[in-house]
Amino acid sequence: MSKPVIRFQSPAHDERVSSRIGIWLAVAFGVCFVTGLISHGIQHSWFWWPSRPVHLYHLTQGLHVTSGVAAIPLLLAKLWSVYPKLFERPLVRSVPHALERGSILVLSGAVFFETVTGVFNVAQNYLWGFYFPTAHYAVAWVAVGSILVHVAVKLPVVRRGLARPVDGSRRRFLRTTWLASGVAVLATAGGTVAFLRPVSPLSTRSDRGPQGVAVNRTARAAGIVVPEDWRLEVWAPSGIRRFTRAELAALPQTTARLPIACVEGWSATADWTGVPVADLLRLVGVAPGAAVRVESLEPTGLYRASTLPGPHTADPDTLLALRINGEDLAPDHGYPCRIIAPNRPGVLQTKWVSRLEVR
Ligand SMILES: Nc1nc2c(c(=O)[nH]1)N[C@H]1C(S)=C(S)[C@@H](COP(=O)(O)O)O[C@H]1N2
Ligand SMILES: [Mo]
Repeated sequence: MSKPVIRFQSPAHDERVSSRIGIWLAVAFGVCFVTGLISHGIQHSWFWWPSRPVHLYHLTQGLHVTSGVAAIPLLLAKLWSVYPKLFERPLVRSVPHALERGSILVLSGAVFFETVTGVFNVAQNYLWGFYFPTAHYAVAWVAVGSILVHVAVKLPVVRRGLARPVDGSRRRFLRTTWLASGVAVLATAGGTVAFLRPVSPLSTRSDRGPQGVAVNRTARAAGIVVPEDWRLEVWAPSGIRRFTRAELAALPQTTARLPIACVEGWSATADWTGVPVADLLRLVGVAPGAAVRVESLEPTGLYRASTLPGPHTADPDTLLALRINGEDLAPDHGYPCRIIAPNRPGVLQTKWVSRLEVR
């Protein structure tokens, strides 16, 4: 009985093509993994993170989302290039061969999961609640591990593929792939770089919202009720001090131009005005540089509180902000007051603050 012969005719099914795309995929995944680790680490206080440069986190998180999106066309082109291997027979040649095949299965699944959950998170606010960060973080390790195995196994093929030049139709396939990836980058980069916004259809959220700044969680969604007798409480070893909003507004004010850089990739820079946290600490006899727990009026919710580490409480531009772009904060931006600190993930810029506790 004669076996049916499957022919794969595209010149893109070639190690010269797949190894070149593979290099760029490795770069995109590498950037995405490292910047993701940075973001996760800051949110879990794993390491010392400075308050300057002001836009550093804005940049690393922008790179995280942009490199993840850039990988999608590369991934599709890579799959197209190598998929005929799925039809190679025998399915399993040896134990190492079986392990290698298995690692590709794990790799594909993990990378698919990361890109899909990442893109959904950029597009749809908190679709997964707490589950998203945990799962996205855990699967990232699976992806990186299987990529390392894959690269190690394929190194001889990659070297051979790169050593051989690409001709006409293969070069066109590669150029189309780079172009598609470039378009994906442009479509997303406006979330990080404001002047690219007009050509960035995926970054429309950045300036849509009250006072020209996007809102992830509105005051209504967070169930915020500001009591008539609201006071900011500052808890220090010396005791508790309370300030009305008028008293806060009567203290010396600082204005700082700082970004909100959301983990989801959108960002918006504004002029914030308020009282430096360092000044409030001095008023209760605490030296700036102490860690401060920030509590909000939000009754429940994953982002209702945060902790400002030492480098941030010492920074004169870390504000208990009362105003944005010259206006009182809208309820959705955290009225009566919010934290805005340089070089921090947006998720830690706590709104509707009720209490600062010196640790
Ligand atoms: N209390 C509280 N503060 C919060 C949040 C929240 O859900 N509750 N969301 C955070 C997130 S994820 C971001 S990106 C910023 C957004 O601030 P904005 O809505 O003023 O743009 O607020 C942060 N502060
Ligand atoms: Mo956010």
